[in-house]
Amino acid sequence: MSTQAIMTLLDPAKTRLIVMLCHHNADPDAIGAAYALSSLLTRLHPQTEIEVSSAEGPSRLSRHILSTLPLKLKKAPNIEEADVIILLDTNTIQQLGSWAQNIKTFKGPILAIDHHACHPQTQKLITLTVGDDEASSTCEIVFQLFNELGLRLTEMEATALLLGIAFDTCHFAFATSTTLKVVAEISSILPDVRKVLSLLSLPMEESERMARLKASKRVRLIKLADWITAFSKVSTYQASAARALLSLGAHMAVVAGQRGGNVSVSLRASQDFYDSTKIHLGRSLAQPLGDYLNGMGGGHAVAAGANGVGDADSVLTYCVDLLKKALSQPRATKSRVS
Ligand SMILES: [Mn+2]
Repeated sequence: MSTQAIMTLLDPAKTRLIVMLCHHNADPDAIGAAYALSSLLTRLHPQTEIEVSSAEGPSRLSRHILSTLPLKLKKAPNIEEADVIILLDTNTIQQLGSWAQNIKTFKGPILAIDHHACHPQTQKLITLTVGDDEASSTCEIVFQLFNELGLRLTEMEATALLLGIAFDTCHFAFATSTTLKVVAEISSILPDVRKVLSLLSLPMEESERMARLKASKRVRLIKLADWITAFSKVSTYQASAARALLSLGAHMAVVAGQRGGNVSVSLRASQDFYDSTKIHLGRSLAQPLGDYLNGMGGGHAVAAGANGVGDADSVLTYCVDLLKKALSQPRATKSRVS
């Protein structure tokens, strides 16, 4: 890692203010990395002022974690006044919302620390990239920085880094042996690892529990080829309800909700549904559903959504038709590998 280059860039003689920016809806990896790095820099350069901000605010889970971490996010960072900007867990400036424009016109050096490959357009604006495609998380990269500087983690820094790694690896399900070694080192500093990890489970609100249960009570199951698909309606928490239907056993779930004339639809699929059918929920279903509702639709392969104007029952019927059509395409009928 280019630790020397980072330290030269952040030379306290020339750096009065550092502004650290996390992507919108900042997750525990972004927040954990921001806290640990700001704490590291404060230990080394106590005279440098540091502001940490998350575009459009952090996620609900991150807000929960921030009740434990001694980090205060700044709503309106002084981007123009900064001597150096650090982008954390953010591989394209589009993830910074309205601040993207300020980054484009920023004259000083920009440091990017991330485990995702940087978008080429954003790369042009970056002075120094500290990346590692093999790292599980931005927190793992920040841990390496502590290691190379020979700094022992404080309990709070260890808490922040462990939460970020646990979150980005889905509770270590995607961790490599390198990551697990890092986790073992971090854990050795913490008196109660289980207590720290429990910060990642948010208690579910009663309204969300009810929405999930109502969606499963109203579910309509349709077997299409080898796939069990589930369609349901609930007025709030459609995404959570669709996830719940998957965890109950559906391969693919669509939940629509109506409020007045407005309809929201959430779609979720299991990874094996996508791997076998190659039906991309965002492109093949959510986009046409958005058009059907005179609104917007899109998303990822296994998680997508659409919004617009219409009626929940008719949008579900239309979605069944779209899905049947998509499954009858040649590559979608390929038999499932079990
Ligand atoms: Mn991350």
